[in-house]
Amino acid sequence: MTAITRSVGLARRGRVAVLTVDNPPVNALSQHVRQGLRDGVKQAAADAEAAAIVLVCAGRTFIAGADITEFGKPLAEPGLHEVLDLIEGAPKPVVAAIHGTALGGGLEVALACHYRVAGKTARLGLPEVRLGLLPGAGGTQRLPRVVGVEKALAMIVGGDPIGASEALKDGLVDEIVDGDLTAAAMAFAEKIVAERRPLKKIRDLDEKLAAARGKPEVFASFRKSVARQTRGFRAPERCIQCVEAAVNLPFDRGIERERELFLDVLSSPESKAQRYFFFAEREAAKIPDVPADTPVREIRAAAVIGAGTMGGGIAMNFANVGIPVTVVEVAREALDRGLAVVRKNYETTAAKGRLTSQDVEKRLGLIRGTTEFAAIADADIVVEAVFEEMPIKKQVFARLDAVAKADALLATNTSTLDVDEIASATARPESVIGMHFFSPANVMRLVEVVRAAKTSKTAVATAMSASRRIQKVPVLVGVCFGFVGNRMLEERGREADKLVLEGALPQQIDKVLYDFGFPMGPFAMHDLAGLDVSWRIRKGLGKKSAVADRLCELGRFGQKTGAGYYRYGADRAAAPDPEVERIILEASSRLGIERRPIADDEILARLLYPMVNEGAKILDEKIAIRASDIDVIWVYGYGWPMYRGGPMFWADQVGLRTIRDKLLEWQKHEGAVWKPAPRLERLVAEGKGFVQS
Ligand code: 3H9
Repeated sequence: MTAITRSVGLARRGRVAVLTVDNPPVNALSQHVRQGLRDGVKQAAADAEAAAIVLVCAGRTFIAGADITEFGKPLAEPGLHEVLDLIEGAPKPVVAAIHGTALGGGLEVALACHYRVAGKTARLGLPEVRLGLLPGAGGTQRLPRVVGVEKALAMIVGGDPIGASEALKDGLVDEIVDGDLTAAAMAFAEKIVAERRPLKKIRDLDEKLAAARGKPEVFASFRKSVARQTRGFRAPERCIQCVEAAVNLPFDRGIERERELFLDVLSSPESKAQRYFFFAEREAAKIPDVPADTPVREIRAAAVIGAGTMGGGIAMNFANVGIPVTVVEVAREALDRGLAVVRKNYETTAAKGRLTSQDVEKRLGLIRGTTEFAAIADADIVVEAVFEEMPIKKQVFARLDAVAKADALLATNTSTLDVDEIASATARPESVIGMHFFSPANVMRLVEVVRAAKTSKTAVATAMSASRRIQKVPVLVGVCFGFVGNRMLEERGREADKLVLEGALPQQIDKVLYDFGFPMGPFAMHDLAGLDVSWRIRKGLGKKSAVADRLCELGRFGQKTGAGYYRYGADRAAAPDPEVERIILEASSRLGIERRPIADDEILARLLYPMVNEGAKILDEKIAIRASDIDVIWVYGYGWPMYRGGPMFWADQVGLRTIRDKLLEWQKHEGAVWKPAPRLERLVAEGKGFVQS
């Protein structure tokens, strides 16, 4: 093989020129790959002995996209468009041989080829939207010409890849091949040549676009269907506009429009935040003193203690990926109730068409309910999800210690209690760890993995890998009250309660956070979670809340009782309630607080700056490894809008000096609660931010 550049090689095998990309880990389209493709195709085209060109990738995947690390830097020639034009215009057939994932720019390369063959497990997609981008190398113009407008919209705006067999059905690949991919692709290329098949250029296809031409309702109804999940993001609407351009403009003008919109999203703050978040999520998997090759225990069977809402949701996570799980509950009745909720959850998903009834039965078949504690003896991982009370937790762990396998991972789902103390109830604290799931546990992606003082590295590595196996995003944190997420949430909650007494109403505060991009504000969230839950915790801690306590005394526990901070109609829509306003006004006057109008920007600062300050303290105390881990926690656990990166990234954009100065100003009036954290002071002095400190 002749090296064209350091990542692209060319070899002629018989009558086929094989161009190989080898740019680990994911064959991203870095400058030397683009140059190698351009020069390699030119050479192969000029080689009189070569009748066809096969493009194949070494390693675990086909090209997985543009090199994200190059964005934001000046473009290094050649641009991808130039390379794709050359491939599509080649005088002999170019066949893409796809394995692993052909994503983003990778699929765009494949779409510029005349033919595509794929291995059975290959996946193909345009996930740029997840990075706040859009396919900028012809993907929005070529894909709809192949798979049709509706399918292309779903793939480009949704970002999910499709499997090889679906791609074959849609005409996105021409053949699925078995065995050695290069050999199969070469055989396919020989066949194309022998049969004198034409050089299929996707740019020339029109049939599937014509079907949508003159039908703006196709786009209108698609926009409506994605409005909720794309709210606040910049890229989805621009992706749709590109596909509209594909339908309404000639190919070259469509490409120009795509280019224009690509540059718009590329320079947007939303994309900057989303690209940052892509790497933040991957960074969270890295634990400095627990290297990637740390041995992990294999998880063949799981157990969950407690069949309540959390326990049931956690059990579903295991069943969903095919791991048998035993659910233990003390009383038969509570067990039956819990398992019935699990069944109902699955049936609701099936009713929405997202699971077949066989899937439902298969998953339920993996969940075994019992009242016998001894039934956990086979489990490789046990997750405790019982009442949030230390004596009960300790009792459970003492029993687990007696029954569980010697090398089982013993996890607690506590959200507030000291994991060290829980571990002390066993003779094997090294195997005890926190796995803090978020409600609803079968839906929310985050798991805070809580490392206690004696937790072993194997236990940490096992909890992280088990979380990933059940399709969660684990983030390692240390022991403290509320860990990272709830500890910061508490700061926000405290200010929200104060703002209500000073002059704002719940609906104003909730709207400020909703408009910022959260799915809901703190008061709507309380109503959803149930006001009685925090009331019980407050009573336990001897704490009071002027408004919330009064609501609870009136039996207003939130959505489940039809009233809380809001009143709920039959459709569960929240409506502001004059009764709540009266309670708030009364509370303000009882406490001698003179109410005043409060502007939205003050509300936003008062809610979010203390979270940032608490995040800084969390970093000072080494409860979180890095600022970006805090961001991952807030995006996946609390609905912080991904297009704002997370609280620490956002703080950097606001400017740490601005935040610090505001805290100092508030400190003058209200004292130490606002004192800037030492890290915040240090970063301001050094002119740095959290994420590049
Ligand atoms: C695009 O293509 C724009 C074009 O339309 C227009 C151009 C004009 N670049 O995820 P993993 C790194 S936008 C640079 O852990 P997996 C990643 O950071 C792009 N680096 O592996 C990690 O590094 P480290 C559209 C990248 O097996 C390592 O590779 N494409 C890129 O779980 C392994 O990654 C996408 O959005 C990249 N494009 O999953 C696809 N991708 O080891 C993005 C990965 O130092 N990538 N890295 O932490 C993915 O979805 C997954 O990485 C993939 C593999 C599914 C491919």
